[in-house]
Parts: sequence; C-alpha cells; structure tokens
Amino acid sequence: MTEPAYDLVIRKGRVATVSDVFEADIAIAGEVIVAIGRDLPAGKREIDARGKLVLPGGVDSHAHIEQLSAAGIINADTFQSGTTSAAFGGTTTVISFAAQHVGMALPQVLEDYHALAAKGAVIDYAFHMIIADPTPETLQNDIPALVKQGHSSIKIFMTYDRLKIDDEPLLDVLVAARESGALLCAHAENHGIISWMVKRLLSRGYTQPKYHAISHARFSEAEAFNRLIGMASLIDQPIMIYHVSTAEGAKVIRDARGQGLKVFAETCPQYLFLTAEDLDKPGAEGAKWMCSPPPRHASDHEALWQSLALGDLQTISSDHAPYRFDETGKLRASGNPNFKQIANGLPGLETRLPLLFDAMVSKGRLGLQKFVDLTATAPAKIYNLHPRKGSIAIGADADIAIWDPDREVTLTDAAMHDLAGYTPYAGRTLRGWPVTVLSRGRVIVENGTSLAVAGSGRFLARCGGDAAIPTGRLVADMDPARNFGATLL
Ligand code: DUC
Ligand code: ZN
Ligand code: ZN
Repeated sequence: MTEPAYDLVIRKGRVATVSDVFEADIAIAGEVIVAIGRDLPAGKREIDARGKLVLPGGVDSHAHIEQLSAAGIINADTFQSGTTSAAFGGTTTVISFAAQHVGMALPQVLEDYHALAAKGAVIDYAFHMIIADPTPETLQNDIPALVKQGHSSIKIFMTYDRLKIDDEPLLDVLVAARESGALLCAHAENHGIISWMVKRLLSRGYTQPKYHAISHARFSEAEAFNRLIGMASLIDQPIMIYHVSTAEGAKVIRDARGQGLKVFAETCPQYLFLTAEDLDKPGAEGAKWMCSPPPRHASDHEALWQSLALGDLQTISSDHAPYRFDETGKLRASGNPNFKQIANGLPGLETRLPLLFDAMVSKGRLGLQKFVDLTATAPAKIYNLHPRKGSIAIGADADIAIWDPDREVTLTDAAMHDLAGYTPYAGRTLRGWPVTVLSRGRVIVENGTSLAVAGSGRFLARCGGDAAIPTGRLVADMDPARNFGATLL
C-alpha cells in the first residue's frame, strides 16, 4: 500500500481569503499548505470541514505579554498562557513587545523577551521594540543591529510617565527608524492634557474608574495624531497609529492618507464594542474596563466601522494587556484605588476574533472577507509576515482556524484561558467559534482542548517590507534642493 500523499487534509470546508470564498480541500505536508483543490488524495489524517469555514489563523499585531508595562508591573500572562488563549480564539501569530524602560540596554531587553517567548509560546511570534530611552547607543548602534536581526518595528509612547518620549527624541527615533528600514508604531495621546485633567479630577474628588475616561479628553487623541503625523511627514517615515478610539482621531488619519502620507492605523474590539459607560460600576469594579485610550461612545463605534470600511484603518488588534482584578494587578495600590493608580489594559487575545466574527460575519457588518483582511491578511502584510502568514495559499504556513459559523457561545470569566481571571465581555453571546486551530500543520486546539506544547511557537524574523519604505518625497525643510543645500537626512 502506498503512503498517503499528505500529512493532513482538511476536506470540503468553505475556504475564505481576502479575494475569494470557495469550497475546497486543503492539503498540508509538514508545516505548509501544499495543495488546494477538489477531491485531493487522502492524507494521513483527515478533518471533515463540511459546514465549516476554513480561515487563515488570526494575526494579532499588538499584544502585551509577560511585559514590564507602563504601570511598572508585569502583565498577568506568561507567553504560554497568553498564546494559548490566543490559539483558543483562532489566532496563530502574535506580535508582542520587547519593552525597553529607562536605563535598559536594548539588546539585553530583546534577549530577555526572546528567552521568555522561546520557553512558553505555543504560536509563532515576533516583537515590536518599545523605545523609552533613545540614547545615542540605542539610536545609532542598537536599533540598526536589532532591525537587521528581524525586529523591524519600533513602538514609542507619547504618554505614560514611565515610557513617554517628547517631540525632540521622537524625531530622533523617527530618523533611526527611517535609516534602519523599520516601521514606527505609536501610542499617540497628548500627555499634558491627560495629566492636567487627572490632577484636576483627583483634586476635586473624582477618583472612581469612570473618571479615567474623562481624563483622556477626546482631543488628546486627535492632537497627538496630528503632531505625530506632522513629525513623521517631516522625516518621511511611515507610521502605524495604534488603537484609534475617536471619530476625530479617525478623521485625522483619513485626511493624512488623503494627502498621500504613509500612515497606517488600527483599532481594537474595545473601541468597537465597549463604551465609557462600562467603567461606571460600583466601587473599583470599573477598573476591569480601564484601558488607554478609554472606550468612548456608540457614535465613535459607528465612525470607526466607517473608517474600517473605507480602509482608513487597516487592522484590528487586541491590545491584550491583562491585569488581574486583585492585589497583583488592578488593585495593586489598594482595594479602593483612585483611577490614576490602576494599571491600564484589558485581556483580549482570545475574544478578539469571536467578537469580530459575530459582528462582521454572523451579523453581516463588512462581511467575511473583510474579517479575514482586518484580522489576518492586512496585519501580516503591514508587518511583513505575508505570504507566510495571514492567508490560505500554497506555500504558506498551515496556520488555519476552522470555524463553526453556527456555534453559539456565551462568554464567561471562567471559560477564558488567559490569566486575567475575567473578560470585559462576560455575558455576551456570540455566534461563530473557532473549533479547530492549526499552527504550522499541528492541531493545537481541538474540541475545546489545547494540544499545544509550550515553546513550540517560533520567532518570526521580519525585515521592514513595503509598509516601512518611505515615500521618497522630502518636505522643503529636509530637501537639500530647497533648503539652501543643507543635508538633514
Ligand atoms: N494601553 C496601552 O497603551 N497599552 C496597554 C494597555 C492599555 O490600556
Ligand atoms: Zn497603547
Ligand atoms: Zn498596547
């Protein structure tokens, strides 16, 4: 008897990519997809996908895992728990952060996060480098060397006392990113407005979590976007603006893209499904919904959906940043903290795709192919992981999520696999669930059980790719032909 041609065949599912939806068998040999067709020869193992959707595994390009955060504490998850929760939610690639804090040497930071991820991750991963201390060593030596090692995106914060950098060092980082071919990602909010608002609110006794939302005044987002975009256009450096939360912020991005600037942007489920009202709970309970920027209003949800439809926003990430609702996390300062003492962030690696599938596919908002694009293909392209990740294609890694479009699941705290101990979406019933998940051809989630081995995820080295390439259009100030011959770049 001859050996089966393939290791695994997923049979008769409805396959969806950004460009097509069709019924097909998918054959996998080793770690990659090797054939897509009808009535393919048998595999050593077969999965019957009739009635199911066969989608590329999700790519979550913004998640804080086992990271020393802006609050000065480590997030609740390990790489094992965080990536396991991602897999349960249909995500098979994650880009998390290697976070430099002030005084830290960037190469050591990368080494430390590599060690943590190599030990625990169950899905493939890459890192964005958080730069909080742009010393000459970091800018001139470390960033170029580390980008060459495959860390081709840099993140900066424009707010948060521990991590923020001001305009002048930000210009230096933009230049370092440009010269090394990296994408510059940013948490862009106006620090002065926020800290001024915080002081006024606290001094007047407005201390509950709901006032966190007030302290991040809406304009702090649009102002910082404008300033960042201005600086990036001065340097001609492509940027990614993280977690857009307001209609005004989305408009700033639309205008910048309309001028041909290379500005990419994401939003997150918390800005599409939660509002500031969610923080209005008795006592400290609202802390469970506290993130930055804060959830806003239903009218912002509509504006963001519109921006997603128009392509102003290209990706939806989780911004997973889990803290337990106890003395190790949200209540670390006290059982009755003021809002400034509460760590910012929500768990979301596991719920990102089911929330979006329910809204986009089951309820029909923007549809299946746009769901695939925003959650897998577009982030893979922007962060230069495509075509290996983010699509179903011959030669791609066999990272696949098989969805039962009819399965209804009510989210509960107890059902989550991360270590936050709660989900901000508890009680919501969603239609559509990833029932079988594969990472490089291995089944890692099946029948509600994890089969993944800690440390089986691999580091994905990335060079910058198209998204990180400058436009080549210099503004007058930077252009020797128009600035009396001065050479600034
Ligand atoms: N805000 C961030 O900027 N990062 C992590 C979580 C959060 O709420
Ligand atoms: Zn952020
Ligand atoms: Zn974040």
